[in-house]
Amino acid sequence: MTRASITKISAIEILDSRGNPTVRVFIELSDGTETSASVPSGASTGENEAVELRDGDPCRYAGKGVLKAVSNVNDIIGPSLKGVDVSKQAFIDRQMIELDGTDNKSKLGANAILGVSMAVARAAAQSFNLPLYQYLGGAGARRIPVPCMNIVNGGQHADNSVDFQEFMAVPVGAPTFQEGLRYVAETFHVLKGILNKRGLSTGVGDEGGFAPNFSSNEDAIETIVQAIEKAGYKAGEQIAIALDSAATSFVSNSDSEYDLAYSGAGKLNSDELITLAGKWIENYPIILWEDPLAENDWQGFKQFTRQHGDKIEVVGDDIFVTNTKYIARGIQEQTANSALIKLNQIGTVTETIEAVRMCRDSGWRYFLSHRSGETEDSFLADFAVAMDGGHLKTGSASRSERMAKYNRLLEIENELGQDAQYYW
Ligand code: 2PG
Ligand code: MG
Repeated sequence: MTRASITKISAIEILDSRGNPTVRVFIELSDGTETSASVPSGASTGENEAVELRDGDPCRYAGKGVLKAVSNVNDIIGPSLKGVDVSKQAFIDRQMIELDGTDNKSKLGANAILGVSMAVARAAAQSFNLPLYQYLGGAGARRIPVPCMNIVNGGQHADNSVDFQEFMAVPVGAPTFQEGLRYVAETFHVLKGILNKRGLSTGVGDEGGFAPNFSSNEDAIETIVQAIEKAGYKAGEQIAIALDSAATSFVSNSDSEYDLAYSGAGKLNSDELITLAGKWIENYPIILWEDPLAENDWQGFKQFTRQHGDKIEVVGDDIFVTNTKYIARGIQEQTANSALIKLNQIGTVTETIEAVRMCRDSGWRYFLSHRSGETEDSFLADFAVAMDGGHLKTGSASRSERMAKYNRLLEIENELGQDAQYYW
């Protein structure tokens, strides 16, 4: 069988879920295949993430335009990949990395490069007449990830009184993905009723979770537990809780002084924050905690993992930025026991798969993730099934850019029928 080659790659500037510009890449193959892919964008970004190229032109989108990245696709990357066998994902990604020539993709832009990388994967799958999850994950790709649904937003994703960025409901005790999704979507709706009754806002944050002014960070988690139970589920057994502190966003002065300013809880050092977390872990059904410490607080992170890592999954996001260089250090120093995986933190599909492989090889877990700025592209859903990590976070039960991923996972589970697997 002759494999299709790339005949044309082009890009346009589109808008993400926050109304900020991002890149959409179109690809055409020699066998007539045509498809596209769109790039997500973060707000609480790690300092070592691959560079999202923005125009910096104050006359357009307050400097956030991506026309340079678009022209890098149209004029540089596209022409250089013409005629290449579309199934050579690793080769294509390496070509782009070399063409860029920098450590952090700052020349061509990780947004330009990732758009092409995702479009190439999707086009290859389509050309082989395979669903994307199967093309990327093989015949064994049949585990649907447990949806860690971010039902309360705080930190940089909302303008409320909550310091921690994400409070997720995790349907660990559901029999299937479809049921799990129902458990947490119902909890989301019950939570709305509780907030309403208390006269708290039911407006949503960037990832579709509610963003009310709770009286404290504890109030947020206790209200979620209440919602789980009122929805008819057993907290901890059927639905557990996961958190993303995104602690980099409230670290101040030094790398290890934390200011829980939104909630008025005051300043804590790493040890105090770790002790506070210990109380939470004891009192609430928490099974996963992402970025409990800031990206440069490697020592604090390690201490957190030493104290709590036997009870819960400790995930590094800003500290590892889906980069094998930092994940390798984390594995060596036992900084965490899991890494967050975001395609646009590193900038190619191949390197993202490398990061996953490194986690797997060392017995770590890995947690697939969307960005706070998303598009209607559901690539992440297929990618999560392909990577076989067993859990993902892709926002709340509202906002169509979040639902696009959940709905795609429902499709995949339906397609797999009895062969679909679901477990924590
Ligand atoms: C995170 C992400 C996604 P952002 O911190 O994990 O939830 O947020 O995309 O803003 O970095
Ligand atoms: Mg995070």
